[in-house]
Amino acid sequence: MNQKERLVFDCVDAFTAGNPVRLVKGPSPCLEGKNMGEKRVHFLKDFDWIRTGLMFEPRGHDMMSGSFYYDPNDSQNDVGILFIETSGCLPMCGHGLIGALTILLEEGLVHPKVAGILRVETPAGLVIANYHKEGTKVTSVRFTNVPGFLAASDLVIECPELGNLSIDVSYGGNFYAIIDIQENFKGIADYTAGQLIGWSRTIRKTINESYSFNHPLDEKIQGCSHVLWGGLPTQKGTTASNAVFYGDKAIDRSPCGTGTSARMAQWFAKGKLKVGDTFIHESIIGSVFKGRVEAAVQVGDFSGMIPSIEGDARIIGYNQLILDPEDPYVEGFQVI
Ligand code: PYC
Repeated sequence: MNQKERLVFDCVDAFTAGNPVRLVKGPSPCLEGKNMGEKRVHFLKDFDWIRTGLMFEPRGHDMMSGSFYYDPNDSQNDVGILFIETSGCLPMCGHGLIGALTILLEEGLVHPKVAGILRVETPAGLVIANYHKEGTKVTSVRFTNVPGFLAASDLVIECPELGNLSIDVSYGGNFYAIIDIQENFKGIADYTAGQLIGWSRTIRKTINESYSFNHPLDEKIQGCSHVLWGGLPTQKGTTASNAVFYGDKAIDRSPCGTGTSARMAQWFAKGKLKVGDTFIHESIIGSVFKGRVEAAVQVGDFSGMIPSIEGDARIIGYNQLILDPEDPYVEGFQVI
């Protein structure tokens, strides 16, 4: 970091379906690039210490997730979002988007060109969000995500304690290793979060060492960053449950927007979902996102689909966070 003076960041804290969202109102680093993908690369090069300072302990925690917002690059759009997470700067984050848009709308920080719709530039591409408002509160946000596709199927990876697992890798804004219920894995209800975290770290490392995952249309998006463990539905009307591992120690408390998109793309590729079908996904704490298959689409050589995801978020606090170069933990830390 080459910062000499202390910075005070004005933040709004919220959660989406249980998972944290911290929107930074400012100061926002000045980023170069003609789209949010290029701005993300610039942020990672010069300003990543801001991400770690605001997301890691002592100001954040293992699950912390947030964003900066920017004027759109294309004046047709409403806003640009840069996701900052314990896991890095994700190309796309579903729970983060629902939370950030809820905050921007409720706090009057963005003024939609068309009421009820926000056109959002993300590092993964353009995402269109439809929202409902009752009085001052945003009651739901449904975003139509970037296209998803099944990148690989039936990869066999050895997992400590469980043995060999058959794993699919699917894209829904990030690449997900998906472990469905199978002989050596009984479903998330049978294991602790700690067990899933430990196994996920090994699986992610092994799968990235053994295979490569590259977005066919964007060379900046590569590598399997997340692990999604499947489970049976536990509530009336839901399709499935899941637990997503991200960063080094986190299990998503929300059903995971990009994870749900990736899982829908996997089911779509296997003929288990078709255009128009819904997919109601439960999280490890029982919160729910409502997914829908909007359209079939080609993504490079992959037959993919366009998912949409609906959820809601709640503001829980206003926060001023200091990053002082004299603070020994200005860049934050993680205990792994
Ligand atoms: O909702 O897309 C998501 C997400 C990614 C990591 C944590 N949540």
